[in-house]
Amino acid sequence: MSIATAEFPPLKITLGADETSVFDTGLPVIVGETVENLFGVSQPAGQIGALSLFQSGDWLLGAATVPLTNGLEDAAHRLYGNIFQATRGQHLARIWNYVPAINEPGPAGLENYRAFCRGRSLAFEQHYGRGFKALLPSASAVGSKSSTLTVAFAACPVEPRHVENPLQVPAYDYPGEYGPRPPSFARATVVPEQGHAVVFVSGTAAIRGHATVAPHSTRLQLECALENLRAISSACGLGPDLDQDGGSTRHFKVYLRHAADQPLVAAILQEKLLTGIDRVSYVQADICRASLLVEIEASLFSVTALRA
Ligand code: 3EB
Repeated sequence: MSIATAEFPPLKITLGADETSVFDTGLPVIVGETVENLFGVSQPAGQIGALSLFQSGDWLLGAATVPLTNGLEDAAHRLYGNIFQATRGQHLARIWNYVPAINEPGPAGLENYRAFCRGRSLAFEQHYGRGFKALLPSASAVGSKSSTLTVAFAACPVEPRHVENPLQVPAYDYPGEYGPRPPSFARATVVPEQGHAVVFVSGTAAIRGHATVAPHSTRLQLECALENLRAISSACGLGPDLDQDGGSTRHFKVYLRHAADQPLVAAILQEKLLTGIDRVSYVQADICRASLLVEIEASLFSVTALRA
């Protein structure tokens, strides 16, 4: 049985209270909420370049959807420049990237994801200097069927802790075989708040060291991704289970290259990851490496387990 993506509604991100704060990711929602709102009601906080900004409590939020007028690398480079300008004096905690035709070659023959990574990495280095790796926030970057690049971010006034996975080479140190500039993200970011914390776990896939695991098996890739999630959870100080039953509010987003994999993936995740009160959505997306079939991200709010 094949499932046509055309029958699924697109995932929208909302950062504010009205339709000016809704951003189309271009990703079909297979199962789950079609509007993602992680930060509750926020107030408009101006515009920088293409970016619309919002404030929700201490959080500075922003998003933009931009055309690829001078190509993807240039669009990413400019948009990240806007993000750094908007977040001056604050700290980036989480960035979501929705990249058109991520696995297709661009005009120069370079795969779109690699061109995106080059623009993003150069922007980070130009703004933050040579020590930029230590400041890289958690992120995801997945492929959409849209013709525009959509990016959303969350920044905070307190200094966050960026976390790596001991089972994986840091993405910002991936070797040159994956592209001219490595991806710019941390595996997770912990943001301390008064008496609790917010934990963002980056899009997590079947990568061990820097190699892709089980290129053709969704089931085996899922197993590897779940192991990575447990290791990242432990590295955050949450124990291996991402604060399951710890009282936090957990949002999961599962990116699937093939929509038809959803029932299998949901059955395994319900057994190994999810509880009845977790929020989870399954969306169709091309993953940044053509051989990856599944990727999982998590955003945990009101985490008290980390309290010293
Ligand atoms: C990986 O581990 C899988 O380029 O921002 C996951 C999360 C991935 C974020 C990004 C890419 C990104 O390399 C892909």
